[in-house]
Amino acid sequence: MSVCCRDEGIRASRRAAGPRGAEAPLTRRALITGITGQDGSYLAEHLVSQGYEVWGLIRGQANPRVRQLRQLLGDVRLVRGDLLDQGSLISAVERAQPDEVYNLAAISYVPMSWQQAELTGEVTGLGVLRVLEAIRVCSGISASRSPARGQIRFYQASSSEMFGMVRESPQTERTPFHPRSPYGVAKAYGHFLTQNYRESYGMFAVSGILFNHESPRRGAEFVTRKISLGVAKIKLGYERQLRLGNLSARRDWGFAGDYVRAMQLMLERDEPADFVVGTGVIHSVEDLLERSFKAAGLDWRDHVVTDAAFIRPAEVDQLCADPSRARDELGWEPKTGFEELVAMMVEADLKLLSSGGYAEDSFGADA
Ligand code: NAP
Ligand code: G4F
Repeated sequence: MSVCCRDEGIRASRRAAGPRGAEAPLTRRALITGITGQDGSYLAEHLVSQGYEVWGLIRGQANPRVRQLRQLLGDVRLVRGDLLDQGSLISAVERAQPDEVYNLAAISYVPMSWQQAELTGEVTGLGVLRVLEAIRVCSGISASRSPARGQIRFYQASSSEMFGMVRESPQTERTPFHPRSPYGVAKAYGHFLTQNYRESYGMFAVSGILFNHESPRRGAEFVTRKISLGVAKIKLGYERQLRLGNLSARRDWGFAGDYVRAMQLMLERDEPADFVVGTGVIHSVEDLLERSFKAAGLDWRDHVVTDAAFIRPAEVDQLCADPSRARDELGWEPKTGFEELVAMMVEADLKLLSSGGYAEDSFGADA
């Protein structure tokens, strides 16, 4: 393709003076796909606090989350685009002229990936290809033309779901993948493709293999938030029961606000590399229930009902990170422990519901 959307003159001079160059730094510019999601909102806040100019990719003609995003972060610039639409991604990169692209957009809810497997493959898998292609085309990179100094750096949101039926525990950057859902398979595709663009074209393209991370902004469909909302509804007398699936599944749960720091650190490095990001501490859904109900002075055994409707066709029984490489090479460590995270989420949902907020508000009481 001969499209070259980059204004090489402006970019080259901005780059030369950028934070990785020798002269005084100008503002670094980041484009975030998935900015209306949990991680997108925390990453945007973090990058703004680091002095970045942040651009966010927004899909749909009247995305209801945009208003909330604007309330949370007034100075983020928005550009329209969709991971299903190659042309829109090229236009977005051309318009934002980013130094860094964070690809967080995905269909991220695992059960939905069985219901809409093809769409999940398109968005969560092929969407990565389209973002990488937008960067490659806009940068004028080809098999015979390597990236120039100051190239666009790319972060891919890979997932511990790729480990699936784990071959060893804890999981490291070298643990083989055995995904258990169409979502996990799509993420593995995006992960290998990111590696491949690094190896084929010399692009600074990396993946963070992130373990489950949660917050008061977590979607209401995920188990941590479903439980914190359930606790709040029961405590406030709106409901009596909470229906859940597999209570023995175990996860390495951390705080999303901590994990977005690792994303940015990965793009700061001299050499591109992939990193596992997690706490190294594992809890069962039952532990999560115990702790969440206790935070509101309740006993989960009085309220939780197991429901086969929430059992998955194939389960990931346990996930536990070995984050040694992130600690040693990025200097990254989580600051928020499991108990603090659970208390934060229950407290936020009690506040949200008692002040008349909607449970499905994307950014919860945190915003
Ligand atoms: P999330 O809250 O579900 O956010 C997903 C984002 O993707 C939303 O902003 C959504 O935008 C956007 N999106 C969906 N389809 C799109 C499309 N066709 N084009 C453009 N944007 C689209 O997810 P999250 O928890 O923040 O996770 C961020 C990323 O990390 C995801 O890729 C997820 O798979 C991955 N990940 C998450 C975790 C975790 O524990 N949170 C762990 C490992 C990896 P709309 O507002 O338009 O729907
Ligand atoms: O909260 P979950 O839906 O998260 P899951 O499937 O681990 O996926 C999340 O983390 C991944 C990283 O490992 C991300 F890549 C992915 O995008 C997403 O953010 O479920 C956690 C566990 C599962 O074992 C599930 O079977 O909780 C179990 N569970 C039990 N009852 C339930 C329920 N999960 C949900 N969502 N709803 C239930 O009623």
